[in-house]
Amino acid sequence: MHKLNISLIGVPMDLGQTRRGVDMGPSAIRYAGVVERLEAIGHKVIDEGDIQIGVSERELTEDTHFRNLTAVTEASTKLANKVHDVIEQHHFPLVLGGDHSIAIGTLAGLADHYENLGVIWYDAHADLNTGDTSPSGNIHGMPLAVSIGLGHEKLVNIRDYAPKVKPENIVIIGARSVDPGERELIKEKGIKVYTMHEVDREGMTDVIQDAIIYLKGRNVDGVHLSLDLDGIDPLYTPGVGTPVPGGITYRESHLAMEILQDSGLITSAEFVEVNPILDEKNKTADVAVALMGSLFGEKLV
Ligand code: Z70
Ligand code: MN
Ligand code: MN
Ligand code: MN
Repeated sequence: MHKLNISLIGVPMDLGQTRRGVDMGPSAIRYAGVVERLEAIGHKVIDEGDIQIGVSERELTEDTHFRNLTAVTEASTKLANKVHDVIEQHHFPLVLGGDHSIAIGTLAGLADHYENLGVIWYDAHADLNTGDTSPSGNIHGMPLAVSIGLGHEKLVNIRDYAPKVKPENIVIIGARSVDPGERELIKEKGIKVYTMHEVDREGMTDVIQDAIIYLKGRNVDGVHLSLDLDGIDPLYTPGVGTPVPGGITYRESHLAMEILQDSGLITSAEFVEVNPILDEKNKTADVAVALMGSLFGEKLV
């Protein structure tokens, strides 16, 4: 198996939503043994430390369409620059969240390097809201929309280019909570979505193989895996801010990661929404690290 230089980047961000504690996600994932786990496979792991996050501006300006816009924009910009540096050094960026708003920064850094980036969005949600369609004003429900150029211009134009990703280069897997505006956008832009219906009906093997064939057909030159732990059923990952029942199982998720490893397609990844305050004995961080084991080529025999 191909040995990688993996650069770990922690993003202790909790301002993209309203439940505190998800800023401790990177610590919980490190505590669950991510470095040791990846080194045991034979990879070199460089822990780049954490991106500095500013403070909430809630007391100053309450823009209810984009909560904490300034702090999220600043952190996303720092993260984008860091991810870009790492990828230009030919390291594999592995970003640890933090809430899912951080994907705005990750994708801004990546897409500045690739010509035709593909994205696999493993999530209970579509994260395709704009300021106009968001029911919450929480930026963690917006990162995919931002990446296709829709939303607040401050977020859309990070690193001074837009859009980051083509809608037809995106595959969503595990969706089971989609807002009306998101549904319209999915139809309008032709975004590929495998909801839980497809996972149940076709099985994970077919879903993930289909996704791989689809992205290869798009001639992508890199694929980013953005894995929201709430994509998995809350039975296995209770430590998330927005648990939605009826999710992907632990075994299906391992299978998905193993098939992605075999495909050799994934060139960067992020694991987000681990909230140790809402968790049971660090179970969710443990699942995140176990899935990273499969994604990065751990073999039993
Ligand atoms: C809803 C919104 C969301 C994650 C919840 C929820 C979005 N669609 N994303 N948890 N990770 O507020 O936009
Ligand atoms: Mn999400
Ligand atoms: Mn560049
Ligand atoms: Mn989610």
